[in-house]
Amino acid sequence: MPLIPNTSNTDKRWWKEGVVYQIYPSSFKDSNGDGMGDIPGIISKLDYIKDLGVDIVWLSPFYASPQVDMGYDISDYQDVYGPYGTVDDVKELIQGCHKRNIRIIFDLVVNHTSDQHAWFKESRSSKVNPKRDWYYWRPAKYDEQGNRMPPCNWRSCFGGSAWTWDETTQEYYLNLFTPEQPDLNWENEDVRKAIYDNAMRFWLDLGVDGFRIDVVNMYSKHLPFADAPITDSSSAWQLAVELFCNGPRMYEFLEEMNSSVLSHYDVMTVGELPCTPEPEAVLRYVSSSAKKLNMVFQMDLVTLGFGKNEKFETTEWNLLQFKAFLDKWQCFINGNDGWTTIFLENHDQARSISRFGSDDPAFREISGKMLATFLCTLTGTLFLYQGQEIGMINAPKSWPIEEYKDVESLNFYNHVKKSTNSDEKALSKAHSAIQAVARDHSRTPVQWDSSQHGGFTTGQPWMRVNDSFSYINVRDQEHDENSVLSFWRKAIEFRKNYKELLVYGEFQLCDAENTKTLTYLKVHNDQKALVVLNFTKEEQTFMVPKEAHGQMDLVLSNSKTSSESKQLGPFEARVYLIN
Ligand code: TEU
Repeated sequence: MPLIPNTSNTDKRWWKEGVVYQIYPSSFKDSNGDGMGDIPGIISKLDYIKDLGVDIVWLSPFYASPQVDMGYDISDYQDVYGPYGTVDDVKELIQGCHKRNIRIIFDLVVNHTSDQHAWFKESRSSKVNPKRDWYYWRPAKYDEQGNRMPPCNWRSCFGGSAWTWDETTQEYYLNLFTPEQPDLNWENEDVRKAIYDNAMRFWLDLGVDGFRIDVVNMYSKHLPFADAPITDSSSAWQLAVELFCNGPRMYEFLEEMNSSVLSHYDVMTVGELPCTPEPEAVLRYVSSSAKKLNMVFQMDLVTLGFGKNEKFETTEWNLLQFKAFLDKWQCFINGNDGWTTIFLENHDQARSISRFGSDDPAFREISGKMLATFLCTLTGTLFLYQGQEIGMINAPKSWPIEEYKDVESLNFYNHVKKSTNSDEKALSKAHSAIQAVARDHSRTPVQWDSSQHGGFTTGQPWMRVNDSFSYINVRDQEHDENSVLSFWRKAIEFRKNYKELLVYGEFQLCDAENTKTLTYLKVHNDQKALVVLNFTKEEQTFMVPKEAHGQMDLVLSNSKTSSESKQLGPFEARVYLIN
C-alpha cells in the first residue's frame, strides 16, 4: 500500500540538522585512574565536544552490566555500571549537555537483557515462575541417535547455536547474541510494558532527548521456530536473519512503542537496522506518517567487503559498489516523508580512514579530510564517532591477537582455531580479517595527547591505546589549523551554513561509472553544489557534469591546488557552489 506523506522530507527538525557525536564510555576519558572511561570523564570534555560543532551526543550503554558484550548486556536499566559512575553522574551529564545547548540520547537495548538481569534470573528459576514467558524457552529436540538438540538450527550473530541449554529447568533459551544475552519475549504484553516503563520512561523523565535503538528489527521473530535453510553445510548452525529480522509483528511493536511512550516527548529515535536491504521495508520504519522511528542506520555501506555468511570472510570491494549503495540510501527518501542517516563509523566498525581512505602516513590526513568533506555534504542526519574527528586509524598490524578484546573477534578466532586444529595459514588469514574489520579498532581509547596512554588514563587502560597516539592526538591538533580536527570543525560549520543544500538538498550522483572519483551534485531550489572526491592515491582528472555548468566557486577544499584545475591530487576533495 503506498504511504501517504503527511510531512515532506524537507520539513525542518532539530534531529535532522543536528550533528550527532557518539561516545563509547569505556574508551572516551578516564577521570579516576582505574583504566576505564567514565561519566565524569565525559563531563570534563563537553566543551571540546561543543567546540566541534556537535548538537547531539549519543551515549553507548553505561548501564549496570557484567560487560560480556561491553554493556550491550544490561543487568539493570536504571543503574549505572560501577566503574562508569552513578545515576547522579548521569543526571549531571544530562544537565551539562543541556546547559551547553547539546541534546543527549541514550542507547536502548531491549531485544535482550543480560542473563544477570533480575527478570531473567526469575525466568530461569522455574517453569512456573510468572516471568517464565518473558524469554523464549523451548524443550529440546532429539536426533535419530537420541542426541539432545536445540529447538532449531539458527546460528547466533556471534557464532555457535542461538540456543543455550539450561540445566535447572531442562529447557533451551534463545540468545541471538552471546549466551549471556537472552532474548526478551516481545510477544508477551507485560514484557513490552515493563520495557517502556523501566528502560524508557525512567530516562525520558530525567530529560534524555531520545534513543539510539539497538537491533530495532529483531523483536518479532518468525514463530514457531523453524529451521533455516542450509547455506553452510560445514556447520550445524545456519544463518537465519530472514527468520529473526523484520518479523511479522515488528511494525506493530514499534507503533505501540511510539504511541505509548515516544510520542509523549519531543525526542529523536534512530534504530539500528541490520539485514534490511529493501528501501520499501526501510521506509515503513522511517516514514513520518507511519509514526515509528525518525530514522535508521541502514548497513549496506558499512558492511561493504564483509563475507555473506561470515563477516570475517572478507571480500574485495570497489568504488562502484560503494557508489551504488550511497546513491540508493541518499535517494530513497526522494518524494516521500522518510529520513536518512550518514555515518561511516560507530563502535561496531573499524576506522573509516583505514577502510575507505588510507592510513599510510603519506595519505592519512588528506584522506581523513576527504572523508569529512564527503560526510558533511550528504543528505540526512550526520553521525560521527569519537576519535573520527582527529583521524584515528585501525590498530597496527603488529598487534597480536591477545590485544583484541571483543567477543565477536575472539569467538571467530577461536572457532577457526578449533575447526582447523590451529592451522597456521587459517589462523593468519583470520588475524588479517580481524586487522581489517574487527570492532576493536573503534574501541581503542581516545587519544587526547602524546603522554603515556595517550592521556586517556593515568592507570592501566582496559584496552591498549593505539600506538599512533604520539602523532594522532587532540592536543596537537587543537591549535593546528591544518589538522584533521580543524578541518572537521570547518566542514561541520560549512554544513550548517549551507544546511538547506547539504542537510536537506537532493543528492544526484554524476559520473557513476568512474572507478576512481566520486562526483555528485546537491540541489535545493535554485541552489546547487558540486562535490568531487578522489578516492585513490594517484592524481585523477574529473569531468564537470553538464548539470554543473555555470560559475563554479570553490567553497571547501582539503588541498591548496587551483580551483580551475581539473586535476585532483591524491584523495583531494573539493566543493563548488554553482551559480
Ligand atoms: O549490533 C547488532 C549487530 O547487528 C551486530 O551484531 C553487528 O552485526 C556486528 O556488530 C557487526 O560486526 C548491536 C550493537 O551495536 C552491538 O555492539 C552489540 O554487540 C549487539 O547489538 C548486541 O546488542
